[in-house]
Amino acid sequence: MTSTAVLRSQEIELPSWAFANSGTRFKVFPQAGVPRDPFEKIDDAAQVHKYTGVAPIVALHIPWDRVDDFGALAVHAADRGVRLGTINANVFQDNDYMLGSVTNPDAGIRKKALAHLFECVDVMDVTGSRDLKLWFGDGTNYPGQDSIRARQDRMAEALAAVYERLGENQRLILEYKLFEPAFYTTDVPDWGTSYVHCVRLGEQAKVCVDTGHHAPGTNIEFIVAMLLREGKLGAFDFNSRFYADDDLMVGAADPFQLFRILHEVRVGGGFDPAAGIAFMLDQCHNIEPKIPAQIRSVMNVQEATAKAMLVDLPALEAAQAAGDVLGANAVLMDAYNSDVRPQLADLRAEQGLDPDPMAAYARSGYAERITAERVGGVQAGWGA
Ligand code: RM4
Ligand code: MN
Repeated sequence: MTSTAVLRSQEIELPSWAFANSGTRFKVFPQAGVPRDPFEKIDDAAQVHKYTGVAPIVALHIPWDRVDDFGALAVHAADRGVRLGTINANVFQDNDYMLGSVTNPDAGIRKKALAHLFECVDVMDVTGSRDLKLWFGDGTNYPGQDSIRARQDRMAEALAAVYERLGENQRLILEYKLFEPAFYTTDVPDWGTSYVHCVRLGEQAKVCVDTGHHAPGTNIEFIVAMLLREGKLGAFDFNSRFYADDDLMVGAADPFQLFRILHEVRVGGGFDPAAGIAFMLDQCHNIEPKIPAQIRSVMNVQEATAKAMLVDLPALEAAQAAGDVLGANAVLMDAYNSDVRPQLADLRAEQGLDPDPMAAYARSGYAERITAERVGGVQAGWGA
């Protein structure tokens, strides 16, 4: 695909929870004007799409986004020019899950967790969502606490039951995370574990790469290349981290890494919409205003995509074939060091958008309006 075709067809999915209050383990700092319900989250997400033109999908988190009528929420999204996307399950916030959800040694608790996952598929049936994203906080804190092998058996059993329940156009996306909240073993800690489960499940099971979920120094683009080769890359959860998982804006910590990842996506055919890769943000904005932070993040992904598309692939392949180490590296760096912002500004102008989304949003008065209007009620946040 040409660069223009990729940039025109790119769709970046926004997480509903990015618009709600969030914080660290120590403190949630509320912000003025934060949505009180999923409908208002959709309104805010639609602003991001309005100014960037490439973020028309909003992912939901159940139960944070539970509503009586998901059909009405889907209609509300359509009215705002966006649509509902991935359904993210949550089996990590209930007292019962202290020792795990689907891998809990207690069969009753496993059943409860599975019932929630089924409920998520029911929601997908109504919203028309393609993907069910599963992230499990399951694991152990102490050696000997539980059987590593038995927990894998329980995981496999639960995943198989959910997979069985999927419609033919639905997918199960299994996310991994090295550690936290479990500190000794995590039941799905890495891409290998996720991959093995997905291979066993079948075609409709794919891996989610959350860029914040690796040990420092991990070569994420290598993982991306491997998963693409095997047709098992289902989704990205984009964010940045400096130390452990901390959901900072994608491209903030290491824009070069983001570029390297997207270069692998390109050469692996991942920008072709038929590859079915969900390019999602999974972020929380604890100290910065949320809507502009999402706009900035979308732009960061777009800029890294444009740079990845600038890599002169024939020149790269020629240098690689000739064993020209420095030449090959220079081809990559030339693309990375290019300023693609004017190109993206032109692309926006062509689509009738303001060339500068950050400034256009700031000028719009939306932030002032929601601050004035959203008074009373309970602000949405973790657990609400
Ligand atoms: C997890 C994981 C999931 C996200 C939750 C809120 O660490 O990244 O994708 O849904 O956090
Ligand atoms: Mn994630």
